[in-house]
Amino acid sequence: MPSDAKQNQQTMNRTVLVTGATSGFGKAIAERFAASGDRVIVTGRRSDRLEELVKNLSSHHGIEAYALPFDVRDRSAVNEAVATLPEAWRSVDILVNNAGLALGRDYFEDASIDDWDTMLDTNVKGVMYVTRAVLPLLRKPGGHIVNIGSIAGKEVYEKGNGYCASKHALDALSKSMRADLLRHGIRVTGVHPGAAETEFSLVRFKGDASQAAAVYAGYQALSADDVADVVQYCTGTPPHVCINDIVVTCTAQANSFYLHR
Ligand code: NDP
Ligand code: 8X3
Repeated sequence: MPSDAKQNQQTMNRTVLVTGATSGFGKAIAERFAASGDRVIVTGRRSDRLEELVKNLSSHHGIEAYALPFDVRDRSAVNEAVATLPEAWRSVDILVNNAGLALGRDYFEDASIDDWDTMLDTNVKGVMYVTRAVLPLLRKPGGHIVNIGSIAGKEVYEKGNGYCASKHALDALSKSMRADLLRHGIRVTGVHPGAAETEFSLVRFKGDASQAAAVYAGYQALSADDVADVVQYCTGTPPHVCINDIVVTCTAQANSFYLHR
């Protein structure tokens, strides 16, 4: 069988839960799985966007999609939302922990402590809450967890303090999940993108569009589709192969320090 056909056969009819699917990577990842014939559960706080996405995924790709709105920081809301999943959606093949954010870019002494709380609650505890709630539904063996980290979880950069701490913690969590879930045959992959043009910088700079645009000026950043390609590749390998960790940047970026504009 040609390798393309093999890959397609593997990627059909899985059930995938993607957090943070209202925008950016999560939306592109949900679209990519849907295009491969997988069913998707899409989550995020903005339920209007989720409903719209479900409609589009079903009509464009002819797959089933399910909207499950919740705030990943709210442990009860996470558990209650997952508990409401209908029986037909209670077996999950792939969990993509993507929901996350950066807030602010200031020296340590100037950074907002509320922003630190929000980033750690979302990027670290949110992933822990969602994974614990979804774990009973995850196929054993054969389930796969993909955690969207960042190059900020590999190196710290000036004024990155709270965000870098949260993504380093997530990197540790990915390694820890991989060790603890080994006995259940669950694969855990950390995907660590560099600069990518999404709503990320608009959120980070609290709606300041010119500050956000400046982040991506003068070079071709990654797109959400580029990151979706990587996630699709990592989840399409044969079942005995686990890509542990992958760092992906645009060609103009070497790491957090070197960016050629
Ligand atoms: P976007 O801002 O475009 O998307 C972020 C998503 O996260 C949205 O769907 C948002 O949904 C969701 N989200 C944020 N907070 C919460 C919350 N409390 N509860 C539920 N969902 C939440 O950014 P990206 O797509 O770029 O970011 C996705 C992930 O990738 C993040 O973890 C980010 O840290 C990481 N990343 C981004 C990079 C970049 O340069 N863009 C590079 C490396 C990593 P809603 O607001 O509807 O709740
Ligand atoms: C987003 C990439 O470099 O802004 O995680 O931290 S960076």
